[in-house]
Amino acid sequence: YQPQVDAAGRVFGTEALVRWHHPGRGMVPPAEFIPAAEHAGLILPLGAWVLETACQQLVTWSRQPDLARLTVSVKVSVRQVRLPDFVDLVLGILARTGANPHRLKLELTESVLIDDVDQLKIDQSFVRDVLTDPHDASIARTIVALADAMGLAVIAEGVETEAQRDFLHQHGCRSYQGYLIGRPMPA
Ligand code: G
Ligand code: MN
Repeated sequence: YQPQVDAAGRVFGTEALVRWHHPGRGMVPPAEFIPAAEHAGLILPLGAWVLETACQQLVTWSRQPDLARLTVSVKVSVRQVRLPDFVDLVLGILARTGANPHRLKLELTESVLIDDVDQLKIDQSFVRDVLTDPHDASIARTIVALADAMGLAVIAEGVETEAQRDFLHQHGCRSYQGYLIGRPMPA
């Protein structure tokens, strides 16, 4: 779980980031095993497991006063969200775990849908060079403007330096996630 903070540095939420602890190969990063899982037809059960595990974690946090309001954000694959029973899957997991749906965020790529989304996220591929690549800076500013225009919240991920955070802050983004704030870590 990687912490997400507001402009004052207070942690308000997390993104669930999955790791595969392989007995022989050690820690396998998602960039390797997600494509493999997609290839092997395992992305749907894997996605359901990640969602359920994150919801269980929400319930665990909800019992600790200091952590009860934490949110968890889960990336959902295009394949998953296109399932005819995707809504039933999510509702079933919420019912089984008893997680508070207000604390759960589903991350979808912009290709899936732009309606009915509460928060836009600036992908780390744009944040990485936001200070040196004028195109990436324009994209980041445009996402903030889009969020403003649509009445949506906005968060940047992949924030690694104070300078990146300051730039984002200056352009109206007030929520951040990235190595500057914290690495993914056990719950
Ligand atoms: O883009 P996506 O959210 O799918 O990428 C997730 C991966 O990015 C995770 O494996 C996580 O460890 C990594 N990550 C999280 N924060 C940062 C960061 O600030 N910098 C870099 N380079 N990678 C990050
Ligand atoms: Mn992410």
